[in-house]
Amino acid sequence: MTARYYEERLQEEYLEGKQPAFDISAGPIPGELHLAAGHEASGAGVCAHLRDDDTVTAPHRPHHIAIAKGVDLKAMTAEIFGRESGLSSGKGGHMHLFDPDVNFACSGIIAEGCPPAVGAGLAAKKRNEDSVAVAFLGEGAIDQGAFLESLNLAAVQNLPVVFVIEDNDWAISMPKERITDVTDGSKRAEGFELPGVRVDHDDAVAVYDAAREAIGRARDRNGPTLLEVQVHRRMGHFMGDPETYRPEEDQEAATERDSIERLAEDLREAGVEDATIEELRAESHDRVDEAIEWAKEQPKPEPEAAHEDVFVNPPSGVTDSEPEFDLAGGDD
Ligand SMILES: Cc1ncc(C[n+]2csc(CCOP(=O)(O)OP(=O)(O)O)c2C)c(N)n1
Ligand SMILES: [Mg+2]
Repeated sequence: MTARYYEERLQEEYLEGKQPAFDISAGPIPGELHLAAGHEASGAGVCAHLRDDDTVTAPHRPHHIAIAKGVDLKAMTAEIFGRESGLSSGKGGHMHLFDPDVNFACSGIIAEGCPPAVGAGLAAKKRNEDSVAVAFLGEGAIDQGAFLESLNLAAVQNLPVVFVIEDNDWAISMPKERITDVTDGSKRAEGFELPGVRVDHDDAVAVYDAAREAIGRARDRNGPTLLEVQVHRRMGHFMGDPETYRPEEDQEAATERDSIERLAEDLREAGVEDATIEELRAESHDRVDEAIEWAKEQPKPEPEAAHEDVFVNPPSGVTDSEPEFDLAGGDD
C-alpha cells in the first residue's frame, strides 16, 4: 500500500509544471522517473524475509523495492526531489538511491545490480556471515552479460544470492516476445544447474512463499536461486511515456489485475476487518504524504557542491584539500 500510494503521489508531483508541452527538466522532480505501480507484490514478498545486513540491488524502477527493504523514506524522497538532505545529497536522483544503513543500492544500467549482489554474497561467504544478497532485474535484462556472468559466478562459488526477475511483459516499448525466445525467465537457471522458480501471478503471498524457500536456501549456504515473478506495469515505462505502442487491452488488463486489492479481498475472506485494512491504508498514506511534504521543504544543493563526492580524488584544483595520494603514481 505504501509503495502504490508513493508512486501515485510522485506521479502527481512529477507532472506539476511539465505540461502542456512535456518538459523533462521542469517541476519539482527533474529528470526521468520510472514508476513501479503494479510491481508491489514482488518487492514486498521478497524483502519481507530480509534483514538490514542483507544486501539488495535494484534496477531503474526501484521505489517499491527500496521501501520494502526499509530505506529511509524521507531521505529517499528528498533524493528524488533533488534536495540536499537526500540519500546522495540530491545529486543522484531516483535511479541512484544508496542507503548503507540497510545495504540498498540501485542503478539505471540494466542488469548492473547483479555483479554487486554477487560481490556482497562473496563477502558474506568470506566473512563467514549468514547474510544474503538479492539482485532484482527486469525481464528485459535477462540476456545481458552482466546477469548471465553473475549467475555463473554465484553458482560456481555457491554464493548466498537470489536473483529476482520482475516480468512486466515490457522493456520500454518492446514486448517480451520480441526480446527473447525464453517465455519463462526462471529457465535461465537450468543452464547453470541452479534452482529456478516462476511465480506466474503477482500474488504477494505466493511470492513470499517462493522467496522464503530461495532466501532460506541462500542463508543456509545451499547456494543461489533464480526467481521470476509476474508483475504488471500499470503506468508508462517512464513518466511522460504516451504508450502509443501498447494495446489498450494490455493496459486495461494490468489495471484490473490489482494485487493489492486482491490481497485485501483475501484478507477480508480470512476474517480481517475492513476497519483494519483501512487503518493500514490510512497509515501508509500518512507516511507517504509526510515524507513528500518534508522533502519539498528541504533546501536544494548549492551549485558549488556539484563537484563534491564525484571522484574519490577530485582532479587537482577542484577542491582546496590535499590529494590523499600522488595522482601521478608513485614507487608502488
Ligand atoms: C545496459 C543498458 N542498456 C539499455 C538501457 C536502456 N534501458 C533502460 S530501461 C530498458 C528496458 C528495461 O526493461 P526491463 O528490464 O524489462 O525493466 P522494466 O522497465 O520493464 O521494469 C532499457 C533497454 C540501459 N539502461 N542499460
Ligand atoms: Mg520489463
